[in-house]
Amino acid sequence: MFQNLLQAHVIDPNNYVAFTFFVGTMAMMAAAVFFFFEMNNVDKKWRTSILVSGLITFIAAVHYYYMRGYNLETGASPIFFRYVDWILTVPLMCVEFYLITKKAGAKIGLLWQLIFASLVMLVTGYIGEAIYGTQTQSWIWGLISGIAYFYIVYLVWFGDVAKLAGNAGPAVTKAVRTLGWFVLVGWAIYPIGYIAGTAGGLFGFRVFEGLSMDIVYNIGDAINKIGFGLVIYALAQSDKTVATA
Ligand SMILES: *C/C=C(C)/C=C/C=C(C)/C=C/C1=C(C)CCCC1(C)C
Repeated sequence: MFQNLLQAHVIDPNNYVAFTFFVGTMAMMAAAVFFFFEMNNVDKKWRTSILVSGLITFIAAVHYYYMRGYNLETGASPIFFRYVDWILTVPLMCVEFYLITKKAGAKIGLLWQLIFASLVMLVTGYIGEAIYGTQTQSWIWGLISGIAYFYIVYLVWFGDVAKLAGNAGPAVTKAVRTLGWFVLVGWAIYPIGYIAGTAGGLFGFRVFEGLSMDIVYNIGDAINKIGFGLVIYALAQSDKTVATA
């Protein structure tokens, strides 16, 4: 019995799911430390944005640590804690868009629109995975989630986020464009995981049969959470007011 308990904590070299949870934990931890320390190396006006990048990766690090253990011990997908993580971190990414565009006059209503759309996207995704994951109907929930997702893409590319960024100077315009690519391409990784992991897949078809949902999500998280933070860090570095000593 104890032998089994011990073995549960050993990552088999062929267990890529557990391995990506392990690497994910480490990467999120390292990124959080980086952002927290670099807060003092940027202009005051960017400090809160860098702090939020640190919080996003820190929250993810804690969840990844837990999900790694959960997956090793049960062999199952940690659906619930995956969504707890997303429900905390995705709205914080919406806060990042708001903080960046606030300098160009963004109103709090824009933040609520982004947060509301992200909650619809995640709650319907959770229902699709946790309740209908083994049934064909999961595509309906994935579709509703996808509509909310495209609304976020719209806001960032053509809506208020894009318009305000255009008024906030070239550095902000460039950063919002790059973050827009993360939302359009980087976030599109997640529906692939959903299609791979639920029986309904893509309108009832399982086009990514055999692909591990958790590996897809873990890759997506590493790109999006760390990459997103680095874009904001680069913006803060490029937008330093020269100190007059
Ligand atoms: C750090 C975590 C992030 C950026 C998570 C983002 C998650 C999504 C963009 C999820 C989207 C989904 C769809 C668009 C349809 C299928 C269900 C979801 C929830 C996987």
